Amino acid sequence: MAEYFKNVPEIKYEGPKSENPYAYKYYDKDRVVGGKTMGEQLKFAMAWWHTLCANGTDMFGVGTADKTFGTDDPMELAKAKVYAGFEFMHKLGIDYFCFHDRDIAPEGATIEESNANLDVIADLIVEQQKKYGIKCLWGTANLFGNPRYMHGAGTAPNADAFVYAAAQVKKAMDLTVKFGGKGYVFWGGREGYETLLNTDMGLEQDNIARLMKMAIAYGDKIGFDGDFYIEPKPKEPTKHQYDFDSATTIAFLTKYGLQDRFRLNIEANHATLAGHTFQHELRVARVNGFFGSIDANQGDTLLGWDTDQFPTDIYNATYCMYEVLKQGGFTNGGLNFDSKQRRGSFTLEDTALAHIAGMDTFALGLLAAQKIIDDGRIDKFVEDRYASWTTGIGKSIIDGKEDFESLAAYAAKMGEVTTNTSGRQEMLELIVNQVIMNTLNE
Ligand code: XLS
Ligand code: NI
Ligand code: NI
Repeated sequence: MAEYFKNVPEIKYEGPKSENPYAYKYYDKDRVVGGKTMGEQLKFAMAWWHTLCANGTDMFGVGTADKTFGTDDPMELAKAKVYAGFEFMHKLGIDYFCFHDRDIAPEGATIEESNANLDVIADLIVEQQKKYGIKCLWGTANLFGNPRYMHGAGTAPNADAFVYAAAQVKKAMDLTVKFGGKGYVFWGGREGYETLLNTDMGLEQDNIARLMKMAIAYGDKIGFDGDFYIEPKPKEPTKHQYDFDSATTIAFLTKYGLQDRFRLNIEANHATLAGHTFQHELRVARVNGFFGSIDANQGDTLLGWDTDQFPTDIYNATYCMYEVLKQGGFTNGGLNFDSKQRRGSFTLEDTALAHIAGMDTFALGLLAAQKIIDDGRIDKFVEDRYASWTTGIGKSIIDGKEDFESLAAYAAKMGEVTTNTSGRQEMLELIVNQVIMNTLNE
């Protein structure tokens, strides 16, 4: 069988001193961290669309990378991508993949034709899954690329576009189940608006909730027992997307009674675009019970769009993995590399090196996050900072024993607040630095 990533060897762990670019320095798959292996804690997934399809095309130019895998026939190319993708995941030790329907097979002239194409490729994917023991993390439908969705899909003003979207989601869910996927993602590609002058916001949101309810009902019929996810993003491609950020999305899910089956798929770069830190988005999801899965990438804070860069920022990876560990780890979710190398890094070797860099960054983040937890100083500081809520008047408020009258009387007796203590932000940041440095020097 053809080998596609010819210059990419099987990537092994060689430790922090290795200077071999084709080796992991921190990702030691079987090493136990926080009670699970690194492989189980991190659950890396390859994104079919970036890794196998994206060729570096941008708004100003055609592709720079050759992702034709030796053929220009659409179905042959789709098959070649399956072989190339599994070869790639196997070589890197990546156990999961994520896909859109249109990533894996070309769209036909009719829904039937598109679905028939999908069926052919899906059988091949299942065959390769068995061969390599690779799983599907989540599936989704591309409801944004085709012109029929120019005004949205689940939020389209035109009911026919909604109908087409429903048919696509149905099939994408079938495939997700066929691949054993435990997640189905709704990313609201064009589910937003450009101007309120032509938009019925209330109806649009009611309708996308209807689409999601139908997905839950259909999932129950076909035995989908995983999580549905919404992937918040504030803008791009639409000016204003409805799933702006974690908080907005949680409010939406709660309003429409979708909170039992839906979780969030948090993407680092989308957090940046929303004006939040990655950790903020994860924390909002976690404390509200909506933590689900992660699209692991990073943005560029000097740019206003979704650059989907491979993650190399140790702080962000550390703070992210801190949230994951505090959550007790992933259940159905994982870390999907919704990431692509820069347009100028156009070779297949770059695709591998980019993944290696991302995986090592998150492995280091996991090690550092576990160390922060073991070290205990940060958690202890936070606990102490809120100690006034565990005794006296604070406890009494939490126990529901107080009201405005009793608190006003208490305040009158108490006088001015004299119990504030320093937030010690700089000291805490230094502790994080120290722990990361110790992790690096281990
Ligand atoms: C785009 C999104 C997309 C989703 C899947 O910004 O990140 O790639 O992850 O549709
Ligand atoms: Ni994403
Ligand atoms: Ni994105």
